[in-house]
Amino acid sequence: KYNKICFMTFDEPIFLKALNKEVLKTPPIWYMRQAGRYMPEYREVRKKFKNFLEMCKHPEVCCELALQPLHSFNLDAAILFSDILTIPDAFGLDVQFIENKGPVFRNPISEPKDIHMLDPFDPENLDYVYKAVTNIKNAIPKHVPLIGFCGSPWTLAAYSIEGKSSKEFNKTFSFLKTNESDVHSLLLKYTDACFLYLRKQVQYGADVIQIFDSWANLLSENDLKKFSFDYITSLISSLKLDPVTKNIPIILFARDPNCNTQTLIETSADCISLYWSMNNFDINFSFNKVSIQGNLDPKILLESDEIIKRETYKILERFKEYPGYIFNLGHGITPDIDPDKVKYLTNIVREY
Ligand code: 1CP
Repeated sequence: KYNKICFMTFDEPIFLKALNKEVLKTPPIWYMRQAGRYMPEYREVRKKFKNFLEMCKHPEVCCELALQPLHSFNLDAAILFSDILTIPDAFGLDVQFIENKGPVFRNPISEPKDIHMLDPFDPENLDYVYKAVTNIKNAIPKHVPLIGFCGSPWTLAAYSIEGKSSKEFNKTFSFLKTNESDVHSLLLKYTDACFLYLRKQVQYGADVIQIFDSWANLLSENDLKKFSFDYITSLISSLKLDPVTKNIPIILFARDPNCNTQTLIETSADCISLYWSMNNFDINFSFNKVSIQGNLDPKILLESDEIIKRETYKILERFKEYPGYIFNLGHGITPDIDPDKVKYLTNIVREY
């Protein structure tokens, strides 16, 4: 009896079991962008702030926002409430979030000297993020691990040169064409900053790390390696060598990358988050090498319950014996999604 109680009390959370490549009866569930504008309770809090990054600078507010989806859907992991653009902001690029326009940089990278004149990254400038990590960690149940995150060096560099979001990032590519070695200097600075930033997040309470390469889709296969995955690989290698972070599982999400799963696995990430269109891959190949997370198309959540169930069951069927499977979407929840559909989805995955 005593043993059983101990077992129940100290049993590892299912999210960590899946990251440890265990086959589970029910997969752990969390959603990329699980906190955000699609939730009325988020919008209620958001109203109190003119500026999104200003809101992120209030650790108690970040804590409240990170907890909202856990309360609504009883998820198996929490994610830090913050943004990937905190790093460029800390480098002095002055990031603003404009209503319906997304991020706008007051001091974007316009010429090579802007890269070489950047002050060295001081992780202490992002103190407000680490405070949020600790607040969230202290507020969540023990069986719910906390995911810390950063953007990939390439994704951060693309925003920093473009100065805003874009479909094609034309300004970034013309800058890259004439200033390739300078862009490599920027990628190196961002890689070092990501390492120091994630290390701090772990010191303050993050149990797992996710790297978001949200603009991987802009690069051809060769360039993807050269401008993005080589830096991600180096970031992961530094994290695996550091005593603070060496045992922390790392999840890599790349948006619609022009490569196969093997290339993603070669970064040495512990878990690959599949984009929603990545369905033609050989799961036998990744067997026992990495955990897999994903990959329902978030737009399916705009469909009827029948369609949601059909598409979800296809995915659950494919991964039911996969050692280390985590249910998630193939990209983030968008503001047009009804929270009741997220609830429905979570229930049918648990019932399956
Ligand atoms: O005005 C508002 O309310 C701002 C909306 C918002 C929110 C809720 C932004 C602006 N960021 C966030 C939070 C956020 N961003 C989180 C924590 C919430 C959670 O996941 O539960 C996380 C993990 C991010 C990560 C993030 N920010 C990514 C990577 C994920 C992805 O979707 O690919 C990216 C690309 C960003 C940039 C960003 N921040 C915000 C917006 C509108 C954007 C995207 C701009 C664009 O389309 O380029």
